[in-house]
Amino acid sequence: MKNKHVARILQNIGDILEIRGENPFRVRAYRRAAHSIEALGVDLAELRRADRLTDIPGVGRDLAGKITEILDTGTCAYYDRLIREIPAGIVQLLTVPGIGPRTARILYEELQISGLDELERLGRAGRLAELRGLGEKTQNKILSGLELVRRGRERLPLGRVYPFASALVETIRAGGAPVERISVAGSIRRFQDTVKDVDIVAASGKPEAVIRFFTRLGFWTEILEEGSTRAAARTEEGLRVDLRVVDPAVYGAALCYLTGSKAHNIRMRQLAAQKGLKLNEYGVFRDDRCIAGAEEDDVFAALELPFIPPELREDHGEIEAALEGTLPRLVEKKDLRGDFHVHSVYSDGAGTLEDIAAEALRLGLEWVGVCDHSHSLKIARGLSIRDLRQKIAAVRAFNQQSTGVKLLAGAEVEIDAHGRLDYPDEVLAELDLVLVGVHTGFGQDRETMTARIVAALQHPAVHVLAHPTGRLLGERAPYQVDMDRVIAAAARASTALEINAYPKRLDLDDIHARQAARKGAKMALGSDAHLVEQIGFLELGVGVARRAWLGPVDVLNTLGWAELGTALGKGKFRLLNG
Ligand code: DGT
Ligand code: CA
Repeated sequence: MKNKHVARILQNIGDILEIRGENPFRVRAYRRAAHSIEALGVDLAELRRADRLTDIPGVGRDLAGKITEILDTGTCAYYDRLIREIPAGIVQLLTVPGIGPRTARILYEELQISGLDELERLGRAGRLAELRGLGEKTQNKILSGLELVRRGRERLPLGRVYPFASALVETIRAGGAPVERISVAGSIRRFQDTVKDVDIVAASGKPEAVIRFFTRLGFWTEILEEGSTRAAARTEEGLRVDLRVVDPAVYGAALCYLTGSKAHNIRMRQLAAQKGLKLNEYGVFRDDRCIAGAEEDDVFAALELPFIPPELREDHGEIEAALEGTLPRLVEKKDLRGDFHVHSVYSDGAGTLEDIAAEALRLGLEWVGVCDHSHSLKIARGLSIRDLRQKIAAVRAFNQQSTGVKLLAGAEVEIDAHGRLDYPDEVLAELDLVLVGVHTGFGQDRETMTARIVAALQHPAVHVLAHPTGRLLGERAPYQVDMDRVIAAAARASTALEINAYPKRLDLDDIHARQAARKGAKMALGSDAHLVEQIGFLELGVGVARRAWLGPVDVLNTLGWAELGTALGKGKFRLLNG
């Protein structure tokens, strides 16, 4: 996967152009393309072979040429020229949230800082605050930005690792290694939003053969460990993968142990001890005699517990609930009937209405909210009122002739700095589905931001608050906002809160989503797909919902097309059309 490398170079080009004070539209064009490529679910090289690079949002002929050049040579002539003209250290400084081009230039020119370690050392010594035009506030911002960068390096977003881990398990299963059972374990199986590494457990009578198959796979850059029952290797991205091969008789116990979480395991062992049993990665034992181990179900049953879904295994009350018999029926992927948040060719998405409907049908969905950006969001080709009306007409026409998937004429409407919406009320009234979100002015103080968001979600035409905290994993902390107030206001106003399933976002996270459900708010899952293949991101959103203990009634995506209007409507929205 060279995607990351290409994205990084395009991002760097954008940064350098910005430092040089070039046209902001050009700067954004590079960043937008980098962003799309980062989030791409498919291999760039594959798209290129199919001559489909220009399908990527924000990639035109010119950029497609540069991407091809980078895929072939690892770099491109334009980039090489730019980095010759600017000190490389400045570009590295720009990777820190809180450092823009102006600050980067000051840091470089005044202190000749050219690396992140040096930046941190001087920051901690208070030297940055002394610089003209910076001050204490900026220094603190830089230090917390550094923290974010460091954490982002240690942990990757689930969505970047999950497809790889699933494919790897399939490769081992289907590739001729003699495994009887195999599963992803660890934080990935629990659908945690970020993960440190990939844990895989396999059951086999011939562990050496499995290990050999694993370590000979083509894509490792380094084999870290190769024993008779365990191996570890590293990918080009720096991701560590651990494989444990166990006897089929203890597979369930090993899977339980390696799925974790650690806190959950500790509680499980305590519970076993209270019952006079011993639990470890080899099974459940009474007086040194193994009484369960082959299946996870058996391990739980030996402790007189029902099966606890992996997503709940955090010691967040799941063991108590299991003991009381009150574990929730969690929402499942197959319960979903629709996706609330897909971008189309009308703004910065790649799919036509037909493409979107076809992919939705393939995934077994009945409806899709086609939500493009509103006009003030120029970077994302937000729609003017005229274009929006044209799109609404196209959606109506599509639904008239579609016997399968139905579309909602929607918009992801910008919330301005004062909490006002980007389209006038009479235009909002023409839409089937109104999402609102913050995409600018992230730096507002907590009170202002909270009031801004609450005002927007109370607007009578609004159905869903999109990506409520604005975080981007490893890149941007949530904006300052009082989520208690946002959740309470959403519950009161019958405005749903989005669980945005885009890999970098996963926003709401599981903690907030659980809190929201407890307060009576409803959740709307949105893939935020900009390429039709990305509608599949919904699966990550289901993982978050499950971690939040949500059942089908908490998640509006479980409504069929016919039920959707009544449920979201409450008389105040006119949601359905033909
Ligand atoms: P990660 O890798 O940080 O995203 O999160 P996990 O949960 O995958 O953690 P990892 O890879 O260190 O370990 C995988 C599982 O192995 C973990 O979820 C529980 C189990 N485990 C690891 N170390 C311990 C331990 O010291 N005690 C117990 N009870 N379980 C452990
Ligand atoms: Ca792990």
